[in-house]
Amino acid sequence: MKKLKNIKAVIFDLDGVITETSDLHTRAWKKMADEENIPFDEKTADKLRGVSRRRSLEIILEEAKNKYGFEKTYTKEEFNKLMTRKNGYYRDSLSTITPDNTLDGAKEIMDFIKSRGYKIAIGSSSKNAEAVIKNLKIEDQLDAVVNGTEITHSKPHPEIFQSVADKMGLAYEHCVVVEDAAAGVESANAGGMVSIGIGPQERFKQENEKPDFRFNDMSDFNSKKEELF
Ligand code: B16
Ligand code: MG
Repeated sequence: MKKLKNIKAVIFDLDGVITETSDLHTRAWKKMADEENIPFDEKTADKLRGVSRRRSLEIILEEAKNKYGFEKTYTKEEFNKLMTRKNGYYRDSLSTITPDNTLDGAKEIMDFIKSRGYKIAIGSSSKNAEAVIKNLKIEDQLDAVVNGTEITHSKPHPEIFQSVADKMGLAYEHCVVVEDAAAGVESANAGGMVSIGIGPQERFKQENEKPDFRFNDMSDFNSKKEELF
């Protein structure tokens, strides 16, 4: 395996990389969708990784229409209310998050990277990222955080990871991004950073979504740390 060269910081995505809030997001969307009789399946849920709340609901409605012929349309106001309702369900579930919800390997690799003198940071599309970070009790370790409330363009736009690098005062090519979402890897690639994809190869299909390195999960990534850093 190639070693990472000239790297000064590792920027982690949050949901699906440090913790599995993806399941909580999916459950909250599913509850709202069931109440509205909007068809919602696992394939659609997988498309919501790393995508903003607004874009997530657009995707849910597009998929429901294309796959299941769901015809109902929502006014702007109704659409916003559906997003708010889902967010309420999601926020209700956040109290269940504790340090034990850190994904296997995530804490170990963060400690290791820090001990080698690299900076570590988080770039999350989630507007609820601060609450999640607080419940995981990892904030003291982080050199910078950018969350969904601080950006105009969501992933796959490079803004989020570039903002994290800017906060640390680092050049983009000196940062490596760890992402579970195709949209997030695309964001890192477009931002001129090294990308590490977490998840199955089939997830990163398009040319611009291909990560420079890929690991099946965080444990797999953690097991290769000595070779990489
Ligand atoms: P919120 P990440 C993303 O977080 C999630 O993966 C995605 O499923 C969610 O829709 C998005 O945050 C927005 O979250 O509704 O809490 O603002 O993967 O970028 O850490
Ligand atoms: Mg993610």
